[in-house]
Amino acid sequence: MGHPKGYIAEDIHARFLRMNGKEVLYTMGWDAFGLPTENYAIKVGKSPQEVAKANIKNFKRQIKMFGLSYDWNREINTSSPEYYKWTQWIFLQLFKSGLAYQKLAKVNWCPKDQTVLANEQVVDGCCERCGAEIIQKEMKQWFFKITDYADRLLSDLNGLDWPEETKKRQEDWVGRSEGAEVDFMVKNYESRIKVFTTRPDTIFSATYLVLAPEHELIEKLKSQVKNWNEIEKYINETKKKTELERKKEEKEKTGVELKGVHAINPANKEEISVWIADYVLESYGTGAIMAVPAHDQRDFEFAEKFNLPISNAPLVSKEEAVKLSGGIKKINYKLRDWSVSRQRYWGVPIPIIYCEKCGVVLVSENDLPVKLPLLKDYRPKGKPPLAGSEKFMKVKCPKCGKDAKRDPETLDTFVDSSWYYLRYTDPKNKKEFASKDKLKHWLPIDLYVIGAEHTTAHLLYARFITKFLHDKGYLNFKEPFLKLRHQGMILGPDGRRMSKRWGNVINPDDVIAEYGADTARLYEMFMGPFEQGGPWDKKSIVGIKRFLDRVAKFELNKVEDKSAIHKLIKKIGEDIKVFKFNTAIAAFMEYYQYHNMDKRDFEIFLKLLAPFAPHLAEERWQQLGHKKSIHLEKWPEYNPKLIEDETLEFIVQINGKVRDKFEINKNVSQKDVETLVFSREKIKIALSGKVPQKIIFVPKRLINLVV
Ligand code: ANZ
Ligand code: ZN
Repeated sequence: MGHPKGYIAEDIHARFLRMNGKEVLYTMGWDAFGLPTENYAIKVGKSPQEVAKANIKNFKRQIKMFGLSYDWNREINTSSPEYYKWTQWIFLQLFKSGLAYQKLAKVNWCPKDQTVLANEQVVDGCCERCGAEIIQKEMKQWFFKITDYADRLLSDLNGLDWPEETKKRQEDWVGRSEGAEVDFMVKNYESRIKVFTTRPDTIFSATYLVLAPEHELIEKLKSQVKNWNEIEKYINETKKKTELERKKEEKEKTGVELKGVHAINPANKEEISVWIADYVLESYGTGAIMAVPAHDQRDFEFAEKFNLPISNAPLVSKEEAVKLSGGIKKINYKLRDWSVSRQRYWGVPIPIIYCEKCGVVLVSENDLPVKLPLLKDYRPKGKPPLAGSEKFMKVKCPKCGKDAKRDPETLDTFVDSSWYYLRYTDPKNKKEFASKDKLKHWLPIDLYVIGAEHTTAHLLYARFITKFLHDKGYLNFKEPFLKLRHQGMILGPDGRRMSKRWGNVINPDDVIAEYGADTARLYEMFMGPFEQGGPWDKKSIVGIKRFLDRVAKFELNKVEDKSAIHKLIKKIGEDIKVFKFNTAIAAFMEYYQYHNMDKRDFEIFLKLLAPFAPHLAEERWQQLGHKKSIHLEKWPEYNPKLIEDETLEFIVQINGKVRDKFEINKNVSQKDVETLVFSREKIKIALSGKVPQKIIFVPKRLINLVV
């Protein structure tokens, strides 16, 4: 019951927009490649193809039960050759633009899943899929050069209607940092140590240098180092630690001096000591720092521990400091290129051929898709399963025609999902991933609802690929998702994350069998603010069921309050627009409890309810004698004259400063306001016994107490 929450919200929105006369593209597809399916298939001893097919069938059945109004003509499946042909095509375009490349790199290796993972898939040093501890392994890998887009991934966040928290997390992930690179000469040695600093202005207070234990210079300095054994021991200890552990601020600082090695501070020419310590990371900046204990907390802790000098020389403005120490200005990013090779079977084959004579050769676009063959044994064994299939591997070089070999790896599934939304506009197109007209007609996406866990992976990758395709002239927009909302996570009744392990999983089949689909929909939307999560609560689902049961049996009567239904129209429409589904449902219930409805008002009520409870609304609509579906009706309009608010927000000031606010009837007298104000806790505290000398009262707006 966790997944449907976002879907139901989107469905309400889609139905609401359709009733408002909008043309709505609302779709569902299957991101079917990847580890979850493959691991499950291995467990049950079936092929991933079979498993994916059966799961899709089941999900589709459940989705249909919920009454989600998808356009099934546009259904896509990322593991179908018709789809992944275009994933491969995008790979080729990236390659041709120099944005897909191979390099030998330390990669995150999951020893259990026997595959490489992207940084984004490593959570607290562990595999996000299976929880195994990740080790670092050196391998030749395909990368996408997302770092070329770092600046645009930052600046283009500006125009987006996304949760601020999400924008901030992407910003931090890209991690732009302005600073300088400065060289420190090594004494008596033809070498220099390059450091990256964001505070060149503190260089006169730099009292020692620190290298990451993996720094390549260390090995070269071996002959000078007097305590090599100690150094080697420390380097080996560091290898066991994950980057995350090393980055922890509160971590006890450790390190070893490179005895016999000294460097010269280029600003003041002073001789300083050189250390290695694991709080300096190989992968960031230059892998070396100038330590300034007077200004940097980590350096300070380190200096205290090892009795290193702490100097507090005057700051020099930044530009000048860079100049006089012979450095250069430099911008660094935390963002790394996206590693996309996976040594697993269940994914998109990489459209690359290796020829002894011609080297790395692209598969010709006419030969796409490179189809994933059926393999009897597709289990991972440390090398890609496809490498074991001679039939797959053997190919003629497209350039010289000689025998060559295919790339046996597959693409990260995040590549599949980085562009899928484009395909919905034109899912059956055989000539292009989608026609220009259709892309232009439908996109970019106006509303995207997805879990916050996608912030630093899918949401970033999709933005990158969109920008790339835009730059190549395929898209006329640069951002894929204009408005983004996250659904809060539904927890088990025990307050824990739903998981088989805890036996607290709530299954849609059971819920719908017991309460019906409309109750399930309303309940999920009523659980609290949409962005907030919370535990499944059996008691409150019963309350929803009772409400819908009453609507199912409602009998028409006479209306006294002509304006009430207009207020409801306004409230429901406004709440849907801003994702306040819970307050909309509360408004339905309150209205229902306190008001009678004649046929006209009940018809309006049903139209408003239709996006939320589509089945019940339709049934009651037909019972009223209508032949056409309620879902083809127009959204009701309200008469603004009938719903002028009787309440307004009243402001309480003390000496002209706002101290309190409350909702009150707009025709309230000064005396009533005063009585209320003096009884309010906030005001009592603010006055602390003082009696106002003067009271200024502005009707319908504010009261100001002068003390
Ligand atoms: C001297 C200094 C003085 C620094 C000061 C900071 C404050 P961000 O903002 O994250 O870019 N640093 C550089 N490379 C590093 C590495 N590979 N591992 C660990 N720390 C590294 O931080 C840049 C600052 O982090 C750099 O500026 C450097 O310390 C450190 F008062 O240089 B600073
Ligand atoms: Zn060749």
